[in-house]
Amino acid sequence: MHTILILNGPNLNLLGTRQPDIYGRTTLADIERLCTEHGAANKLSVICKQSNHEGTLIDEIHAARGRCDGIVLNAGAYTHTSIALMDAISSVELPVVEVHLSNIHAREAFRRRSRIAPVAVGQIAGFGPLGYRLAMDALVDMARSGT
Ligand code: CA2
Repeated sequence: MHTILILNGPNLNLLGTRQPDIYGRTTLADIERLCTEHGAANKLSVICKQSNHEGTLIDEIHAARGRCDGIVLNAGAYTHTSIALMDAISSVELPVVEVHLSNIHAREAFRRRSRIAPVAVGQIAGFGPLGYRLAMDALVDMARSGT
C-alpha cells in the first residue's frame, strides 16, 4: 500500500473561518477528511499534518523519507520565500506535488514566484480543495506506473 503525506503550512488552520471570498468555506478538517476518504477509496494510507512553523514543516518532510511515497504540499506563504523548504524537498528525493487553493498566478505578483515549483514534480493551483485530490491522483499514477 502506498502512503501519502498531506502537508499544510502556515495559516491554513484558519481555513473556512476567514477570507471565504479567496479561500472558500471548507475547513482544514474538511480537506483532511476529503484526502483520507479519497485515500481509502484508492487503497492508500494518508497522513495529514499542518504547521505554522517552517522548521516543523521541514522536520515533517525529513520524516516522510522512508515512511511515505509522496507528499502533497501546500506550503502557504512559505511557498514564495522558503529556500529551506526547497532544500528539504530536494534532500528527501520524494515526489512532491505543490498545491494551492487559489490561483496564485492570478493574484499579487509576489505570489507568482514559487520556491517549491523547481523541486516539485508539478503544481496544481486554483481548484480549491479538489486540488488535493488531483495531487493525490498524480502521485499514485506516477508510483503505479513507475515514473
Ligand atoms: O492558495 C493557497 O493555497 C495559498 O497557499 C494560501 C496561502 C497564501 O499565502 C499562498 O500565496 C497561496 C495563505 C493561506 C492563508 O489561509 C488563510 C485562510 C483563512 C484565513 C486567512 C488565511
